[in-house]
Amino acid sequence: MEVPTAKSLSEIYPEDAVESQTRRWNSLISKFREDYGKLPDFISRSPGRVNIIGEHIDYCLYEVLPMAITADVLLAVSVHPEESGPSTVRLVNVHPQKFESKNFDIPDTGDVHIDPSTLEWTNYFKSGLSGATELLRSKRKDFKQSVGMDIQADGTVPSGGGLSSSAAFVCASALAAMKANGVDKVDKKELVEVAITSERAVGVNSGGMDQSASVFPVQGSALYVSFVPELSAENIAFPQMKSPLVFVIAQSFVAADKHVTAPVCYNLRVVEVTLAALVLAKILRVKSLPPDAGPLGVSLRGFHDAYFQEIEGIKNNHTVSKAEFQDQLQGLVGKVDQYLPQEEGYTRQQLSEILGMSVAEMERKYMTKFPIRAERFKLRQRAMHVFSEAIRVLRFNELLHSDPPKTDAENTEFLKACGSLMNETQESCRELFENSCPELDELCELARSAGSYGSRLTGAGWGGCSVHLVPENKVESVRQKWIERYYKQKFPDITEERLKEAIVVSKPGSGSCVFELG
Ligand code: NG1
Ligand code: MG
Repeated sequence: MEVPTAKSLSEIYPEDAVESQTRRWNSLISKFREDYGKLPDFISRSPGRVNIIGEHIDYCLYEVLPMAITADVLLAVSVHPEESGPSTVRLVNVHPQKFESKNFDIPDTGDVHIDPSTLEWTNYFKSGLSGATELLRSKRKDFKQSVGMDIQADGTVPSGGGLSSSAAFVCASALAAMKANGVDKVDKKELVEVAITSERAVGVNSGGMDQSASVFPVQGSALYVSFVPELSAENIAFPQMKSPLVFVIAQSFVAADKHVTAPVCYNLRVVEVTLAALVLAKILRVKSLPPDAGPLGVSLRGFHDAYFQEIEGIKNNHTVSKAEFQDQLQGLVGKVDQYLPQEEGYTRQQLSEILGMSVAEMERKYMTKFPIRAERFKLRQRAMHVFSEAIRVLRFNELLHSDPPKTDAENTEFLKACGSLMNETQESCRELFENSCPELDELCELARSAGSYGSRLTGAGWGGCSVHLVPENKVESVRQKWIERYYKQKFPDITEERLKEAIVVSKPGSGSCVFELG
């Protein structure tokens, strides 16, 4: 499947957004003309996402279920003619106070230098460009160096807000670089794979959910993303029913800066689940844990498949039915309970004894690429979360595939069933994975008390965003409750404009595309 070329904005946005988006796109193009004195050749676009269910399990290689949102990153691009010597990239943002303009050269070697310790917005462009360069080199023997470009960027995905502005930016950048270098048909899967690895170059050991959710979706659908046996995605149309699925997104306005908190939050969780896979494999006598696409080379999913292969002789575990797979996961929850008893977590010394590996080697293999800080590793709680969350994704997926409810009562039942899975996720994130925070918990409580069927954090957590399944006729009361009891309490001077950004009713949007001009 290729990234589509759009010809009109109604192919990209839901009907009610086309008018305001037309104004925004026109203003981007006129700013481009003001800054560069010419028109762009094309615009590359990639959206943010909200994760409906399946949190912190993408890097364990379990399926997840996000959807694209309307908010996105646009890069208007004009391509420089090919010349010898270094080529130059000029980057300007429509919000120049917030995002300072930058130029950089692509040297003759074609390799762009990225310094992940500087929190530069342009790093995300560079990372997409590097990924695209690698991909082009693998395709064209003579390809060395990208052409230069003039770029004007406009992003509406709030940064640090849990809606994956980073992945949207990296995907839009990689796509722009492919297109600028003459690739008219960009393969969606290749683009996602490139974006996943290039985003890791910016310092976070992430999974592949966000990039998938930015590239693959078609409008009106949730996306069921699988990582095993290889990356693939299924668009699942939202069921047509009288009272439809409406997801409301609410910002906590607690900034979750992954680059600062990663050693004690995100990257630490990646290490914990990897250690859980190794320890479970050791204790349950799995002889071979094959290397896989997990960020540290082995994953809980890898352990899972290896266990059922060795113990039960199931060869290709990804081919078993979803029901059987759920039973397996349930069994693994039991194993965690039995074999990982330590509530207080495991010390490095204890882990080294279990794994038969020196502390130094363990640190070198799993704690150096992305440094972390921790005395104890809570393998029990983290693994419990992962296996039970993987079950919830399967159940949610089952609901989306079931016959759409016919009567009002069935409709309510359906929404309640979806919502309660989301509520269970929130509880698991709060208690077991410890990636919630008091503000997110509060937003969820308030929403439920005003009629939300299901409320939870979305994205990495520790701040950022929350998502709520709210019946259409309750959206207003949920909104009012948040405004009075959360936003006005915490931010007494909050403006109407800021409140508009804080609470967004989101329709499932479409993925990346290129728009050709001229
Ligand atoms: P955020 O921080 O919300 O963009 C992160 C990861 C995802 C996934 C979620 C948790 C990146 C780019 N994304 O999302 O891969 O692991 O957390 O489910 O780091
Ligand atoms: Mg991100």
